[in-house]
Amino acid sequence: GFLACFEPFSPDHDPRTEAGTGPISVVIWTTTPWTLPANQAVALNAELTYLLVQYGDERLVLAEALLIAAMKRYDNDGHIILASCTGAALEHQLLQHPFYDRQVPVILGDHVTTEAGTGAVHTAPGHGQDDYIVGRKYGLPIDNPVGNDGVFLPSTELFAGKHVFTANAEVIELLQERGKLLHHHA
Ligand code: VAL
Repeated sequence: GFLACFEPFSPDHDPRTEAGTGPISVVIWTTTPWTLPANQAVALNAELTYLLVQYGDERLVLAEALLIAAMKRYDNDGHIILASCTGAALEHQLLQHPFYDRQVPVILGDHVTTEAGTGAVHTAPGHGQDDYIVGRKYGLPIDNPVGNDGVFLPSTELFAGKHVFTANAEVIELLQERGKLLHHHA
């Protein structure tokens, strides 16, 4: 599974006994929470190093190059590095969508950079150009659940009939309720 992709971070560590505890989450950053209903993948960069870190009673995955910058936003001291791997090693691993009953794959793309965020890009092929291009490459559904009026289509689970700008706050609330929100700021 997911854990098997990682190498112990320090040679003294035995990954079978020291890979930490709790659910493993890949951390994404987005400026458009309303696009999460159309999430179909999480994109990593094949060449980057990703760390598995213990953070309280859960484990997080994010790019080594962005760990300090990202963790500074909420807690710079509360994490322990457990293991590392390349983005390439995680390709095709399946992740649970944060609020829908579906799994989405880890995919790879050169558009994923270390300029900002976590090195893991929430991918909604129906809502962004890079996401569309990489989505086509991986044969992902190109799903746009939003009508021309900015309102979610009646078939959209949880958000049907809501305007995307209303949905923004509601997605944040939902993530919070489900324990899937690490941080948000205005
Ligand atoms: N990939 C973008 C984001 O992370 C959108 C287009 C989904 O916000």
